[in-house]
Amino acid sequence: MRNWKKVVGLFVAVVALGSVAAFAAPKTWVVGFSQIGSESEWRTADTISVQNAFNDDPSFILIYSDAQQKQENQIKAIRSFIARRVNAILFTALVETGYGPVLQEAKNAGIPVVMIDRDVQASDRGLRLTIMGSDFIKEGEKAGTWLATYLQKQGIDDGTKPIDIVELQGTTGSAPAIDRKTGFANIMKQHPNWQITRSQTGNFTSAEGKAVMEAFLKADQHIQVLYAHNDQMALGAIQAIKEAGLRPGKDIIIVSVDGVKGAFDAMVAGELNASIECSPLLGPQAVQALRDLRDGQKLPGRIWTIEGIFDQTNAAAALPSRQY
Ligand code: GYE
Repeated sequence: MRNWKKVVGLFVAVVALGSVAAFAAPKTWVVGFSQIGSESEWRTADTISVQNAFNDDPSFILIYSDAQQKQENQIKAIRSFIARRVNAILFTALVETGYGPVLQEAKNAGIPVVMIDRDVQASDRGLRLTIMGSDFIKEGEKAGTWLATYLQKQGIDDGTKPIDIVELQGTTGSAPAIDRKTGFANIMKQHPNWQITRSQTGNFTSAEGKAVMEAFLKADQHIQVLYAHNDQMALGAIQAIKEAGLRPGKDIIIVSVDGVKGAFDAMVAGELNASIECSPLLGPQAVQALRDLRDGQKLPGRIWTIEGIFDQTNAAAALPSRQY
């Protein structure tokens, strides 16, 4: 009798331990991440955030692939993730179009695709599970609204005289370049005297931002404002403006997007006027979404990042607490 009780007791203990172990050690997931490259401070911070978040959770194994700004490398990487039968794919799309077939292949293989940062075109969005990141249209609108307030406060814009703006666009066909242009244009509609006199891509890099700004300055004596789709291009353009003997932030008002450290330093130095925040710290959010997915939860179709605006009035105070 006593022996029988011992056996039952042992059995209960083993079952209980087993379920504790099941809670403590979730099934390991292998996740493939197709990143676009390392074109900016923003991108570097984004990659580090994702890698750190995965390192912090040993129940995930991350396979990282850097496409070096080439769409075909991304397509190859996603195909190799499918061949390896990963549990999920994290994906940042270099440009919006051209990924339909490979996303269909992932879907056919039953592998969920979670987008981070840059989305694909609307007609392909049914092929991926969700997207987390920033509202790039809103960022463009915030840049336009900040500019309107600033020009008015400085007494530069009376609503009648033309305001000449040059634009440095991001990578052609990418979601942030398309949407930041659209957002800014939405605000321009309320200011019929604003005009974009020149607009060209600087590919989100400092070197190209500088080269394009040099060409703008050579061709044009009357540039009042620069709107750059990211800080990196604005920082390159600041060099070009200085080399042309002008004062960035004074002779040419500059507003850009991201809020990276380099932009804060430039604002504190009075050379950049404003930067609209776009957070690259997406890693923890991405890992949490994958945990939820593994636990069988349904993910929301869109996970937004919350962001602010910085200019020369608040940049110095915020600088010490910036994480990227
Ligand atoms: O603004 C830029 C980067 O996709 C939001 O890409 C991102 C953009 C970011 O290179 O700096």
